[in-house]
Amino acid sequence: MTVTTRGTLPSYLTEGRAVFPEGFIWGAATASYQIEGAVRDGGRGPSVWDTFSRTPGKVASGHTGDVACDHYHRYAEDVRLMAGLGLGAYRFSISWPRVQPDGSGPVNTRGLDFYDRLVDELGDAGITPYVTLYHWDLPQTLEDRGGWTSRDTAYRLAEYAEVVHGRLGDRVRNWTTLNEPWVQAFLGYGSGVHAPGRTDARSALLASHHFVLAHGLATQALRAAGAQEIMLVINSSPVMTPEQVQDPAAEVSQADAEAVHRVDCLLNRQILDPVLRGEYPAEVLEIVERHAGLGHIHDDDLRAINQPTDLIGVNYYNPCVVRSSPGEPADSAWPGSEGIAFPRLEVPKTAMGWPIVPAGLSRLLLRLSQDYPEVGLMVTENGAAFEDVVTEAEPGGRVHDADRTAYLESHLRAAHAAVEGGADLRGYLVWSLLDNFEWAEGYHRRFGIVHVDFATQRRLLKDSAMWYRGVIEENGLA
Ligand code: GCO
Repeated sequence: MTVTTRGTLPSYLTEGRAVFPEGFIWGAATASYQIEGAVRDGGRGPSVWDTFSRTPGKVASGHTGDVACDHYHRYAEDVRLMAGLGLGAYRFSISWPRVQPDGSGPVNTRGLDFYDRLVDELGDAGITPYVTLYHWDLPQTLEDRGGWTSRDTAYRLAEYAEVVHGRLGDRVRNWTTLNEPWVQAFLGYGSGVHAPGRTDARSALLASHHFVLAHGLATQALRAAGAQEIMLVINSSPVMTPEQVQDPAAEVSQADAEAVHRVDCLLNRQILDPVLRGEYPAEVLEIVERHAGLGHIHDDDLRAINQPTDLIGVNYYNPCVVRSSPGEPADSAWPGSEGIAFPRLEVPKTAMGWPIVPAGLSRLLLRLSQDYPEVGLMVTENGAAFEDVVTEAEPGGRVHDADRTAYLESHLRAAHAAVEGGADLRGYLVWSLLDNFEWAEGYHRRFGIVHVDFATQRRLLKDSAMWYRGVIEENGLA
């Protein structure tokens, strides 16, 4: 079924030229556990996602990443696909348990060999690698020692960063320390929807601090090793009331304004302020102290965390919608959100049930560039799952994913509007290159611009991929 989103959008999100500044980076993103498969090959150790996906009831239909897109064996074919689309950049993540099966100590050179071959293949194709060191697949051994609730894990990430840089640093310029620390901390340790599946507010808050500490320590290690560009990728969303989604200038009651402010502190500033300003908002400290005490925040931590960071990578899918709701208990993913509801919006949604609000991306990029002017921005993920249908009757098969193309087009226009408004946006990476293992949803949700038949591993460009090739050629919507 095609969801028509266009009728509900203002015209600047649906029509007119939107050409980006010269040198704008166009690419696509993936993550190791979601595409590689080969979980027992080449000396790889188990990760928390192997354990979690094997635990009954955690992932839809009991799906696992055991085979996924078999990218570990098919990477050369996948790089050829990227080259065919004209991608200038490819963001992928390194599987920590391939490189250090136990998360520390001995290095598995066969694991590094895989990424070495991938980076060379990209180089030959003229595609710039954007390496994410950590996209959620923590070595299980480290989880057994406390995972991200343990301060030691932050030091282990820095050590691992240095190992990977030692092998790839001659060819890789851009290094992302972490992908979406908020999601890992609060869905992994708070609501338990993601691995390792713990459900405890205190653990989630400890994890959140240890993530930003890990970013700071890994940044120091990477800089010392000569890394040129450091990025932190976050799941940043503008926090808004339902009325503000309809009309950005809508009046907001004092109670709703307080709800917006508190959730913005939890989602965005809990991560960005320590990293970019060297401090936590007072509202965050008050919530942390109430649930976890402050003993885990050591005296010099904020100095260690506040390292020069070149780019913030923004993964944007939808806004975070809140309103004041006296008496509401805190959501398990949001310790400190007592008295706040997260209402569903009456707007078109993707197959994930996520509301489609492209204007939220403009608002977010402009806000980040105003509040944190010293850092460059990159959209490191944006995309949508829809119910794709392969039309085999057409030669070679086709996927007419008009709703995905409409989603991407409206968000590109929103990104362009932010550039026009002064946001320092350097590039845009589609999530995702390939249909893949969508975490707790398994293979039921398809985000790719390339369709993957998981039974045969056939790759098929969807219409959105061909549309994106044209966008890249024109440097936007011409
Ligand atoms: C993310 C994740 C991706 C998801 C995507 C869709 O960073 O949230 O990087 O792995 O697949 O966001 O949920």
